[in-house]
Amino acid sequence: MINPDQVAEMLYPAATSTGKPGPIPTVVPTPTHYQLSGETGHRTLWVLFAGMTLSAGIFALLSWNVPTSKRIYHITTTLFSLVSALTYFAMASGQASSLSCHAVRDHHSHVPDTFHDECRQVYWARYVDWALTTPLILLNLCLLAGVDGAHTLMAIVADLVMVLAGLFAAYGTDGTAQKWGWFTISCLGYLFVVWHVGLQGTRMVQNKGGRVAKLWASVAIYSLAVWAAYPIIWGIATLSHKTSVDTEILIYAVLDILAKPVFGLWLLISHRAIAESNIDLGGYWSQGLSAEGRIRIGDEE
Ligand code: RET
Repeated sequence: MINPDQVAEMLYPAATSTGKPGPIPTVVPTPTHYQLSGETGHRTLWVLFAGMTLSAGIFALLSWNVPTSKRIYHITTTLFSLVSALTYFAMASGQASSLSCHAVRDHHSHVPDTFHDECRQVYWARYVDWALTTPLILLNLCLLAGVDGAHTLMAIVADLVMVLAGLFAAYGTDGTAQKWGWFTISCLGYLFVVWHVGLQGTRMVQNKGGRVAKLWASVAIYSLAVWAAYPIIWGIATLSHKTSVDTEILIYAVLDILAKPVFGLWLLISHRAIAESNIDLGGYWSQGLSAEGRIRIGDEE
């Protein structure tokens, strides 16, 4: 609780000690409040680094006996876990974060309002992670449903807009058009991704048969729920500072486990059991350029 007498003593010491008005200070020191990660957050970041490294290793091992032409899901899941492991390493070892500061007004009933600065640690590594890994997750969903390249590219670009606009919003000045502008752009990008992948995916997956359609529906609903949690946590933590930095790290850790290792494992195991969900990529992807133009026996039906 703020004691008004203490505040008056701090602001006008001469007036309160002698009873006579003293010189009114023109510059009042404003203390800065810091919201930084602590021991719990630090440990969580190291655990996630280990978990993501392990999951990248498992996904790579699962591709061992799979021909290159059928490895697209293994490669994307290994890569998104690996990128996440690297960003968790950066965060755990004390890099890839900076302070986002804004002035907070303190109301007092007996003396004029004062201000203090509030600085929160924002890990920009998360945005680097999302910019590199969410396109790979979307690519998986689009491949599973059989969405065409044009729509997949549109969804990936909208996703990048969402992440970069989110980064600018996180460091934007509070209460300005700048911050809300970037936030709105990020939300529009998000809605575009959900609408695009959801609509096109649901339409295209019908051509792949009932079993793939069922798998796609459950994976897509699961992803939709997990993805929706990210902006909610962002609003509570990064935007409104309602949780500590450690709680933010813990919540994002759970979401990242659900969005990457759990999603990846589910995709790899279930697509193995459904032959129609297999993707066989020939040509440059599996044979390289030297094979281009060569006639392979069995290619002509
Ligand atoms: C931001 C900024 C505020 C507005 C919106 C956002 C959306 C973030 C999402 C992130 C998904 C991340 C995933 C990571 C997997 O590891 C950038 C928080 C809409 C949807 C799936």
